[in-house]
Amino acid sequence: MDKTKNKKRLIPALVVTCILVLILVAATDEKTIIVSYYGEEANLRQLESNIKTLSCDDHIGKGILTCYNTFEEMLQANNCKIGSNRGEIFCGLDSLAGKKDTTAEAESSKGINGTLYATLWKDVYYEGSSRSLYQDYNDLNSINFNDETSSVTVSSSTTIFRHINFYQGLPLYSSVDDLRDYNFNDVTSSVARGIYR
Ligand SMILES: [Ca+2]
Repeated sequence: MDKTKNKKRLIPALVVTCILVLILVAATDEKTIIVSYYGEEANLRQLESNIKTLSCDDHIGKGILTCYNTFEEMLQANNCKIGSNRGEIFCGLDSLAGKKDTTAEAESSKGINGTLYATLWKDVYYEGSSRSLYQDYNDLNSINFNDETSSVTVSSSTTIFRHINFYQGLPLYSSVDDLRDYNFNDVTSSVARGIYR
């Protein structure tokens, strides 16, 4: 047997094996995202695979999600109300007994991130898993929602972006029940309150 020939074959085989192992490691190296779920800590990806209507909000802070089994539970916890259809959501002060609190204290508590500005939905017609957002995200991977959005409930004007870091935006002035109409299905990678061009 020619040992040199065997060695020559062994080296490329080792290189290929190494590359395959690296690809496998990269593919499975998904960051664990811990969320609050009925007072317990839970793994977001696990919840998402078990609960089709998992509904999360980030009202505590950027990337800090609180998740519920249904969208209705999320609305209730956030003092939000639904309008005549799932594309209309009213939150915070405006939803309180239909009466707007215009005291100075109430006005000053609004803040720029005081109310929910948009809900991203995994499915069209505001169905499936969702993220109800008070914060901007330059990379939706951080809340496990990259390239997932198929419809958007807009409470105040919002821009969704095809790429991370707010690149190639689609400005939304009102809710969109099917992003396929805008050639924007399952591509949203970042999102911000307000209109950006
Ligand atoms: Ca989708």
